Amino acid sequence: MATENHGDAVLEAEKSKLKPPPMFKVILLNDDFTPMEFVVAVLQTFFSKNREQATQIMLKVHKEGMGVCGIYPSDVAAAKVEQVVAFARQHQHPLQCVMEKT
Ligand code: TYC
Repeated sequence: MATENHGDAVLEAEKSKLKPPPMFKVILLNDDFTPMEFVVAVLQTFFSKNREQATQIMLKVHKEGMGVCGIYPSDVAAAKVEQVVAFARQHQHPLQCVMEKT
């Protein structure tokens, strides 16, 4: 009959609708010139970290070369990268920020 697969079709449609979006890590890279205090300010301003969390992430980047600031959907991650790079350039710091699919 016409309705025999209706329930499955609805379930299938709901399943695809509910699929979570791909997520992206926003990563800060170390360099030899950007002041530690500036990196802490970036993490507090753009990634909603408190001073302690921001300091921990900054020190991890400083020692290990990179560190994750947060994980976001593609559009949010891309906006954060642009904001951080623009802010760093305004202050003439070479800080680099990139995104990477999880
Ligand atoms: N290495 C920098 C310094 O010694 C500090 C720094 C930390 C720079 C994290 C960038 O993403 C960074 N001043």
